[in-house]
Amino acid sequence: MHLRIDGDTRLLVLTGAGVSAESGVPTFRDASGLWENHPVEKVATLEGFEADPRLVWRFYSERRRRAKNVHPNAGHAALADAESRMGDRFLLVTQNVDGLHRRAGSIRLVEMHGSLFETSCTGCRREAFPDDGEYLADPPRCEECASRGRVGLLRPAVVWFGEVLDPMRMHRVSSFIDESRGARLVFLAVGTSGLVYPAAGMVLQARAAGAEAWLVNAEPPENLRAFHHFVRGPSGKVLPPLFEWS
Ligand code: BJW
Repeated sequence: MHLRIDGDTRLLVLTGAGVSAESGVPTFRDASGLWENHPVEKVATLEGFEADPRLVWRFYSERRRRAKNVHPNAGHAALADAESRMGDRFLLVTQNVDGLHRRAGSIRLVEMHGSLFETSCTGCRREAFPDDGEYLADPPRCEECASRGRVGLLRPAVVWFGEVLDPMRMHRVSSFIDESRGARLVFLAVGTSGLVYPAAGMVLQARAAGAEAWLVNAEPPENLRAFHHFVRGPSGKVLPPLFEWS
């Protein structure tokens, strides 16, 4: 099955953990996925972090270490290639925090759940800053807070359950959809279980604007019925020959 792209097509892509699976990054909910050995409420909520920041930093430090040692795969490359052909008619929204899309060359990119390689402060409003440190002993403290005589615990700059997503990032997605009225809009989801909101609802948001909805996934996900076309298989194999350019 081929997804035809012509000069009037606008392509909105949403990726999840499955797109990085062939690079060796574990998914969350598959067998031996991350949530199997790490209770989600302990490592992916603010409450979990406040209860045991050392445990949470160990979890994210280990993921930083692993992510530094993997490489983008053919699926990431196929999406970067599509962007280089389509320019501003293309937007890639990823739930992944591993940085692999950027390393594959994607630029028109929204990292909706943040980045594994950025850190923010729980005590002050400073912007998230680049950080690839691994903190296995004491959780790191904010120097800016310290300079004002306060204690601010640093945290990974990712979006945990119950936290609100950055409105500026989500605005880019809504704007892309709004600007597609009158054109042919295609929504393509890749490697995501369709369980976590608001990402899982994006297909309906795009369809409300008339989008044709495609899905590439190893298994049928929770929100399968929302899609017009389902191509089952590993994204590193399915994506490179998927697009038909006209
Ligand atoms: C392959 C493959 C291969 C394998 N090729 N495919 C509406 C309804 C119900 C609940 C809610 C709602 N709105 C908000 C909520 C609450 C909550 C939520 O969604 N809960 C549900 C679980 C019920 N959402 C939130 O709290 C969000 N915040 C929010 O909405 O704020 C406003 C609000 C707050 C409170 C109440 C109401 C509103 C925030 C969600 C943040 C999610 N954060 C995480 C952690 C990020 C940092 C980190 O990485 O550690 O994001 S959780 C985790 O799940 C991570 C992922 O990005 C996310 C999605 O997972 P993904 O990517 O789908 O991975 P998997 O493992 O689930 O699936 C992989 C898929 O790939 C599988 O299908 C495989 O088959 C496939 N696959 N290999 C292709 N080679």
